[in-house]
Amino acid sequence: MPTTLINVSNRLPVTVGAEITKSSGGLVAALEGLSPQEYDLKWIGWPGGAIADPAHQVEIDQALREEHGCIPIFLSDEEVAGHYEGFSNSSVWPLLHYMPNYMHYDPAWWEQYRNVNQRFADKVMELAQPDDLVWVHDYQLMLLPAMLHERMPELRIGFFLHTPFPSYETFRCHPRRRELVAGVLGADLVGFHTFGYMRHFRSTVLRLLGLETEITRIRSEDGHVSAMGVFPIGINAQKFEETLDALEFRQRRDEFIQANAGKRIVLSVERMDYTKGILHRLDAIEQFLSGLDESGRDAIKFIFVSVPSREEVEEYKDVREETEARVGRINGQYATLNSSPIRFIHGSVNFTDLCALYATADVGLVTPLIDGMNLVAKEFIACQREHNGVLMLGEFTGAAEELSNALLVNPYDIAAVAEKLTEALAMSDDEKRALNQPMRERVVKYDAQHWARTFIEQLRISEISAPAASESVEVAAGLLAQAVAAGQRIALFLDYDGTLREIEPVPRAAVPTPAIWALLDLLRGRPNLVVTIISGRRREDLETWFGGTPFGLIAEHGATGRPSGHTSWEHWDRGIRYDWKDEIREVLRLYEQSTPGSFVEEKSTSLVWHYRKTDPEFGTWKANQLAHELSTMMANEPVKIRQGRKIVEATSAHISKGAAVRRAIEKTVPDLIVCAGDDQTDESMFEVELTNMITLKVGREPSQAKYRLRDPSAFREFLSNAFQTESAL
Ligand code: GDG
Repeated sequence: MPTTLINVSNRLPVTVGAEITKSSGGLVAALEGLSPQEYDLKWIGWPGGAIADPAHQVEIDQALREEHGCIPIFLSDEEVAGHYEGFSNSSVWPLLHYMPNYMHYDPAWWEQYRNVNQRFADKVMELAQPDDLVWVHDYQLMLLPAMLHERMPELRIGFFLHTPFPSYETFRCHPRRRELVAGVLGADLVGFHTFGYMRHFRSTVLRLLGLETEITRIRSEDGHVSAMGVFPIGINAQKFEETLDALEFRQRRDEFIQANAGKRIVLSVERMDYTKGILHRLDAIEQFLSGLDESGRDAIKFIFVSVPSREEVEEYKDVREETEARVGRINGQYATLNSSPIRFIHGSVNFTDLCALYATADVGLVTPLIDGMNLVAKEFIACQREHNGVLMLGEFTGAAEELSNALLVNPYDIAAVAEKLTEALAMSDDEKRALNQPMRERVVKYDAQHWARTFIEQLRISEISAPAASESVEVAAGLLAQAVAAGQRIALFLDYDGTLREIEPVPRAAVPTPAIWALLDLLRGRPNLVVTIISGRRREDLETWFGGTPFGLIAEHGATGRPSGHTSWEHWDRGIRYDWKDEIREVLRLYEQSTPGSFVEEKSTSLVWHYRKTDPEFGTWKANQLAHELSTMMANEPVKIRQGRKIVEATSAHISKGAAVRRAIEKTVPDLIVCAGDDQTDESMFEVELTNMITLKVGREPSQAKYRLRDPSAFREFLSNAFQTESAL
C-alpha cells in the first residue's frame, strides 16, 4: 500500500482560467518523480484568483481533484490581502531576507494569517489519517505544523522553508516572532537550504522560546522533538536535458545566436523582487558601460527577463518603476546608432526560450542581495552542455555554497561586479568548460527529485516523539485508587520543583501555591499514608514551606531528611568525604567570573553552577565545557557531575534520591510506593524498581519511569483524583 503524502503549499501548481493548466515548476517535478507505488500524492493549496461563486467553486474543486490530484482552498480577496500580500509578503518575507526597513505590520493581517493557516489545517484534517505524511512549504504557512500536530499528534509533519532564515537579531523584529517559530516546531522535520539558515533558526528558537537545542534536534516543552536538516533544493534536471535535446530548442537557440551576431550576451532572469538586487546590478552595468567606447557598447547586450511579481505590494511597484526609469536612463545615455545596451522584458518567456537564452548567453548575471537558494543559477549551469557561458553569482545566495566554481561576487560592491564582468567576458572556452563541467554534473545529479526523496525519507524515519502524555497513566491511577480504597499502606515520594510545582525562572519564587496546599491538605492526616517531599533544595527551603506539616522531608537529593511525623533532621552523609568541593569551587568561580549572569550555589553536599540568566547560547556552551572539565577532573573521585535544567551540579556519588527512598522504606515496607519526579535527579528513584512501586515522570523527556504525566497540574489532578475517589466511596 502506498503511503499518502499530503503536500501543502500556499499556491497550487495550477492556473485556473477557461481551462486549468498545471505548471511544471521544480516542486511539481520533484513530487511527481516519486514512485506512485510508494506514494499516493495529494496537493492542498490556493488555486489563485478570487473564485467566489459557490457553484463555480464546486466545479473547479471537482476538476482539480479528479484531473490533477489537487485539493483547492478558495481564499477571499480579504484573506489574500491580509494573509498573503500583508502578513506573508509585507512582514515575514522582508525579515527573512534581512530587510526590516521593508517590513510593514498591521495587526489585522495577523488575524488573517492565523485564519488562513487554520483553514489549511481544517482541509488537511479532512483528508489525513494518522499514518500519512504531510509536507508543508514555506513562510506563508508557518503556523500550520503546530496546528496539525495539536489535532493529530501521530501525523508525520515536515516543514520546508524556501527562503533564508535570518539571524535572531533580524527575526526578533517581527511582532509575532514567537508564534511563528513555535508554529514551525509542530513539525517533526524542519528543512532548510543551508546549514547557516538552520543555525540561525536554532539560535532563534533558543533565544525566543528558551528551548535547549542539539545541532539537529529541538525538544519543545511538551516533549515533542523536531529534527532539523539541510536539503538544498535542485532543479527539474530531466526536463532541462529533454529540452536541450529537442529540435525546437536548437532552432530557437540558433535564431537568438543569429539575431545577436557580433554581440556578447549577458543574461539576468528573475522575479521582479527587491531581494534580487536588480537596482544594484544596474549600477554595476552602468559603471561597466561607462568604461566602453562606442564599438565596445555595440558589442554587448544585457537581457533582463523580469517576471512580474506581487504587484499589489507597494515596494514591488516601487522597484519596478525604479528599474524601468533606470533602464530608460542607461539606454538613453549609452545607446549607439545601432543598438541600446539593455533589453528589458517585464514578463515571462516560455520554457524553451528560457533554455535557449541560457544556452546563448556569454554570462549569466545572477546577483541577488540575498536568496534562499536561487534556481536560475542552477538552471543556467544545466544549460551549459554544448555551450559554455560564465555564471556570475551573488555570494549571498544558497546556491553559492554549491556552485563554488562560479565567479562569486558581492552584489553590493558595484565596482567589483563591473570588474568581474570584464573578467568573465575575457575567459577562454577551456577555462569556462573546466569550471562548468563539475557544477553541471552536480546540478543534474542532485536535482529536485533527489531533494524531495531525501526530505521525505528523512521525515519517515524522524524520531517518534515521547509517548503521548497520560497514555497508560490510567493504569497507575487505577492501581493507586484501588490501594486507597483497600486501605493499604501507601508511601508517596514527591519531588517538588517541576513535579508538584511549576518551575519558576527564579527558584526562590517557587513558593507553594493554593493548588498545592489544597492537595496537601487532602493528603494530610490520612491513615496508612506517608507523604515525603523529596527535593534537591536545601533543608532551609523545605523547612520554611513545609516545616509545620507532618510530611516527611528529604533535602539535598537525599543527604539529609526529616522522617514523617518527626521534627529533627537526620544526616545521611556522615562519613562521606567532601574535600573535592574545594577543587571544584575554584573552577566554578572561574566560570562565574567569565560568564556574566551565572552564579555558584553552595549546598552542604553539592556545588551548583547556575546559568539561567546568561546569554543562552554562551551559557549552554560554557555549561558543556564545564561539565566536561569537571568530569575529567573528578574521574577518580566519588563525585557525580550532572547537567540539569540550566545548571551544572557536582554531588557526592554516595548521595541520591534513590538511596534515600530505599532507606525510608527499609523498616516499614509499604504495600504501595509512588515515586514522582521530573528531572535527571529523580531517575535514581525510578531505578529502585520494586514490584509494588509506581514510578511517574512529569514531563516528556526520556525517562525510566513507567508512567508519565504532562505537567505539574496534571500530576496534582492525578493525585487528588485518587484520594478524592476514596472519600467519595
Ligand atoms: C523561492 C526562493 C528558492 C523565471 N522567469 C521565467 C521563469 N522563471 C523561473 C526560473 C526558476 C524560478 O522561476 C525562480 O526560482 P528562484 O529560485 O530563482 O527564485 P524564487 O521565485 O524567489 O523562489 C528561492 C526557491 O524558492 C526554491 O526553493 O530557490 O531562493 O526565493 O525556476 O526558471 N520560467 C519561465 N519563464 C520565465 O520567464 N518559464
